Amino acid sequence: MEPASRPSRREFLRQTTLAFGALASASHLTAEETVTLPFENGERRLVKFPQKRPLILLTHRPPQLETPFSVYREGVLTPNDAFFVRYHLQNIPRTVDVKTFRLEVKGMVKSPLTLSLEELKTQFENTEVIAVNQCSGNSRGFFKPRVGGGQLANGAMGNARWSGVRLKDVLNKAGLQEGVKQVVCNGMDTPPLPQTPDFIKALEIDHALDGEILLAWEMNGEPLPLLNGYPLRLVVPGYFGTYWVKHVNELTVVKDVFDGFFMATGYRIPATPGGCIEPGTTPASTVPITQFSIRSFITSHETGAKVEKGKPVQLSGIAFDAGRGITDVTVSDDGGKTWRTATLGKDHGRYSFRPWTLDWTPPQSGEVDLRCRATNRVGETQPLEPLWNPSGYMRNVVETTRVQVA
Ligand SMILES: Nc1nc2c(c(=O)[nH]1)N[C@H]1C(S)=C(S)[C@@H](COP(=O)(O)O)O[C@H]1N2
Ligand SMILES: [Mo]
Repeated sequence: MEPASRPSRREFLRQTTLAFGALASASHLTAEETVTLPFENGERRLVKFPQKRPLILLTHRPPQLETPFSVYREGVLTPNDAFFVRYHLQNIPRTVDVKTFRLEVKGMVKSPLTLSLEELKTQFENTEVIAVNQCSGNSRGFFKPRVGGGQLANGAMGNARWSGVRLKDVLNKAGLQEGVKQVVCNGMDTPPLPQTPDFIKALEIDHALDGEILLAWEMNGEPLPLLNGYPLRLVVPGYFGTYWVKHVNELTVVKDVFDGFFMATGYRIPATPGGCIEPGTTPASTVPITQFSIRSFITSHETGAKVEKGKPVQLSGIAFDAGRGITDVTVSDDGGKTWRTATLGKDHGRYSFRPWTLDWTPPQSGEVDLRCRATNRVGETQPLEPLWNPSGYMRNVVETTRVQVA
């Protein structure tokens, strides 16, 4: 399949700076290595890319890979080799020489900086955070009516321990001029054609200085995988993945609102509470997408799983929000009529997946609808009916897992 993509894949594999081991290519895969996501046209191949286990292929060029949902059962941190991958532009870095890599800090600063990775690591306080990275379009494939864009199931999210330095410290070292408004962030990937917009994102200056955002070089104790932004990326806890610029090498402080395509046109939501509108309609006005809505998932069981009537099992799962803090997860085994409170597991910080468990004995045979619903410290909870917007962003309805009781 896709013979046109082969030369570039081979080039990709020739990557030298990172030592890749033996790599399979899509052409070695057999027909069995496919999955069917639970919506129309959900057939997908599992394909192995460098530093990754076989993941659900959305597109080859650029690589867009979804995490198989069973991975979230492996633990509260998403392994690097299973972490989803999202790119917009075809020219992604195939090799990065960390010796020559530099981060430039420029624009409306008092003293522009050019920093090597070594200088970043040694000149600023090192810190870490466990935080969820989730694509705005995670779960887009479930939207009804359907919307354009990558038809993703629930695997465009991951939780990792990110290590790096605070963006705030780097900006303060450069020194901000009076009246600056945003920090414009660009990475090493480039558009294939001059008329294609570059992937560039802007952070509000107060946000950039709040001490939460990191310039990270490590993920779960290892250098970032190339496809997740090696050697340096932004980590913007509680905010959708679109702000988490990979291979970041240019920070430009500006006095105006940056109006590049991925701020002014892409990644916008209706300017309504919850960013939703009547299904099938067009928003009157839009604003840039910002923070996560609250979500939860059952991870111990997936739709189609078989359990035995009268035999106790443990249900488990995850919940997360934009950082207010999960206070409560409830579970229903009767399609939402009655709810029981689950036990929250270890708190890995307010930006992490929060694990939960609940002992459950399947009461009757046949198909059973299991649901879970999270609430946070400020009382936000998940809607029982899905919200809709034309880009397929921010899905956070109470999800249903249908298990078979025998
Ligand atoms: N340089 C660069 N950074 C990027 C993107 C991109 O296309 N180029 N996509 C963004 C989007 S939309 C998402 S959801 C996250 C995904 O991060 P991941 O690929 O590490 O999972 O990367 C963000 N950072
Ligand atoms: Mo995204």
